[in-house]
Order: sequence, then C-alpha cells, then structure tokens
Amino acid sequence: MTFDTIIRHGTIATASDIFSCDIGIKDGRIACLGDDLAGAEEVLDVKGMLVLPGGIDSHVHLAQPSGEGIVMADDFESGTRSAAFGGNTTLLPFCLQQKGQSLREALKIYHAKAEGNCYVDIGFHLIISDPTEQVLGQELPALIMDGYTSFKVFMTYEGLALSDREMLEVMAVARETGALVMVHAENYDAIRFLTDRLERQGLTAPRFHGTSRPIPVEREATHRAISLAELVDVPIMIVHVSNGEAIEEIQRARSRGLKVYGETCPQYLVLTEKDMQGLNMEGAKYVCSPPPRDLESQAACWKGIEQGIFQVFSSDHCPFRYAEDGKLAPKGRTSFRWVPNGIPGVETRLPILFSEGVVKGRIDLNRFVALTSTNHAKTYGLAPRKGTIAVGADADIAIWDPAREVTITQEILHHGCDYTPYEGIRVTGWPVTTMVRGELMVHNGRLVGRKGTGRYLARGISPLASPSRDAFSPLRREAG
Ligand code: DUC
Ligand code: ZN
Ligand code: ZN
Repeated sequence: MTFDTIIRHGTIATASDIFSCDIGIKDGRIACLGDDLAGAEEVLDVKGMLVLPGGIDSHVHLAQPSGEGIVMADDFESGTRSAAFGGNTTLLPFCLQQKGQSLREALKIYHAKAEGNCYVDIGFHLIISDPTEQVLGQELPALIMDGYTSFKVFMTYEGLALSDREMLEVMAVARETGALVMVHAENYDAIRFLTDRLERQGLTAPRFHGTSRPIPVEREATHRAISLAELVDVPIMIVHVSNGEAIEEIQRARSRGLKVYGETCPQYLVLTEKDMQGLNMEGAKYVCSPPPRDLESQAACWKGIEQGIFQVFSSDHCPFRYAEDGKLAPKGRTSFRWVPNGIPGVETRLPILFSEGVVKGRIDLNRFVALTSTNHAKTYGLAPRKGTIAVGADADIAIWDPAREVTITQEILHHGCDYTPYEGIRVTGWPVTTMVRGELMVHNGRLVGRKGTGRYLARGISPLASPSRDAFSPLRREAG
C-alpha cells in the first residue's frame, strides 16, 4: 500500500491557506497532498468537514503539586485524553521545580508521570522557582540543550515568586542559550497588601480574589517584566494576559522594537468577574490568576486577538475539583487567599475560539489555526514538524464539523474535573476526529486510540527567541 491512511474530500486550512485535496499519510507523517489519492488501508471520507492541524496547547498544568491536601484534577492520562477530544494533538505542560529541588529531579518525576500515559504528544516547559547558582550555571543551560527550550517564571505566589534580580539572572541564561522565557506578570507585594486589607475587613469570599488582583497589579508587573527583559535584551512571552492595559504595555514595547510576545486564554474572552460572585463557594469555580475581568477587558482581549497582538491562544488548563481536595479545601473556605488558582479548559479552548471567533466573524480560519496551533509550534521549537498540514509534517490532524451545534456541559467533557466554568455556553463547530501522528485517537466523538501513543517531544530553539538588538546588548558589551 502506498499510504496507511487517506483523508479524502476535506477542506484543509493552515495558518496561510485554505484548499481542498486528499491527504496521504504514511508512517505517521503526511506523505502526499493531492487529488484522487488511492492505495491505503484506511480511507476517511470527510466531505463537508474542515481538516485542520491538530491543536497545540502550550499552556497546560497536569499532575502539578498544588499544596497540602490539594490534588490537581487531571493527570497525564485524563488530561491528554480530554485534550484529544478537544481537537488537540500536542500539549506543553509545565514541570514545576520545588524549592530545593534540582531541575533534573523535577523532570524525572514528571517524565515518570507521563510515560506510557499520554494520548497526545507532550513536551515540558520548566517552572524555575529556585534559581540557584547550580541551576543557572549548570542545569538550566544543559537542559535547554536537551530540548527543554522554554521556562516560566512567576512574579507572584509564595514559594514561586522571583525577585527582580532573580528574574534578570534567569533571563540572562535565556539570552545566552536561546530559550524562551514565559512570565506570569502580577505584583506579589501589591497582592499581599490588598489581600491582607480585604481579610482584615472580613472580605474573604471567592469574589474578592478579583479585588485583590486588580488590573494595575498585572499592568505594573507586565511593564516591569518587559523592562527587565529589555535590560537583558531577551525576548519574553507574557502569558495569560487578561486586559487592555497589559496589552498596551506589550504594544508599546513592540513599537520600540522589542520582541515581546503575548498569550491570552478563553477565560478572558467569555468569563467575567461576575462569575466569581456565585453564592457560597460557587465563585471558587472561576478563581484563576489573573482573574476574569469586565466586558471592556474582554473586548480588549478580542481586539488583541483580531489585531495580532497575541501570538498564541492557550487554555491555561489548571483543574481543581469542586471538592475538598480542590476548590472546597477547608482553608479556602476561610479566605479566597487559599482557594487553589486555576480552571479547566483543555477540551473547550478550540470550540470556544472557533465559535466565538471564526463563526461570529471576528477572525478568519487562518488566524484561528495560527493562534491555536501553528504559532505554538513556531514559538516553542516544534515547527515545521508540528502545527501545519504539509508534506513531511507529522500527521497531527483535527477534523471539524463546522456546523455542529453543541452546548458545553460537564456531562460531555472528558477531563478529570467535576465541573466546567464554561457550562451552558453554546458553540457552533466541534472537533469530531483527532489523529495523532497518523493514528486515530478520537473518531466521530469516540475514543479509539491507545493510551501511550502520545510521545515526549524534545524541542528545538525557536528563532522567535533570538535577541532583537544583538549589537546593543549591555551583556554583549560587557563580555566584549
Ligand atoms: N498561573 C497559571 O499559569 N496557571 C494557573 C494559576 C496561575 O497563577
Ligand atoms: Zn501563571
Ligand atoms: Zn498556567
């Protein structure tokens, strides 16, 4: 047989083109794009369907230690299965370094959790919480060479927040190695100050989570992160951007020629702070950071999507059950301060953007593909193997019924969480079949693939992470 599988009569969309042809798949890769292909064991006739590159979700938390008594609702098995049902073929979860832990120790644990359990391909970003001399001088550069080519730093959270000096040290390693730094931009001291005041006034319900992290908290940290990156002359990705003022900081930096990238997420397009106002602890279901804001912020994020301010649209899937080991942890009932931050969304990310973005005419299909797949591959060192439909690329494919109307409910989802913050949202367009490196994983809404099909991906250095002002780098001048 010439091919293992032929996908016939589909309308194919990439980040740049829309065309109709057959796809011939051999040994997990796209071997041929052409008309009237023949000679395959399996033929999928997908007339009337859209054939898109599988989604790449570059911001996902799975099986991440989250504090005493708190358990993340998805491990690698349930999280990657849910992702496959949502039209994704690659995830980039985080590997969290605990204080005092070496990065290699942390990675060993995460690899053991993932090994043999994944339904889609995965790679790891590192979270640097303890930038010791050993980490900065030895481990991190070596691991970047090994294919862990991006890492996240936090400007807030007990046990995670880095000082400005530490941020600079970490960024300098990225500058030298070509890794991409992802930044969680919120001002830790401002949050602690506001949280203490709210608690003193007895304002401890989940909705005050939003009050404790208003827009200036995010705007200031975004500005500071950009300034620090400018000093070191290193590109950065500001993750989970929630509002227009943070977007303005990114735009201003870019207009000065800096390589500052942006990511936003579904919660900033379709949720608001009002969702955190639910009675009793219901609001905890929407507690994430930065928090969902108001309609004006939603509009600003849409504008950022439409105008290309954001390179990537990710889920920030960070699921906790509405139960004692999650959102209803005993301590969380005493104050929003202790409610675990994060919401599920790996399965709903793509349908929400497709429906609210493409179907409603805010973005075209090419931009949808770029924001949900191609740009993730380019940004995080997976291109050209991932993120597109082209001869030689992995046959990571999502087949969409663009007309299917679905109401998102907990019942139809496959994650390990016991609720969805997107309950009741009606969408048009749904991924019905997902293929990972040529293997059918979900077919017509049913799981048909095997656990363990998903592989670990060592990633390359992204050209997008190369410095913008090589000759003017203060570090370069010092060294020279
Ligand atoms: N940051 C994330 O990236 N995810 C969940 C919680 C948070 O603060
Ligand atoms: Zn974050
Ligand atoms: Zn996150």
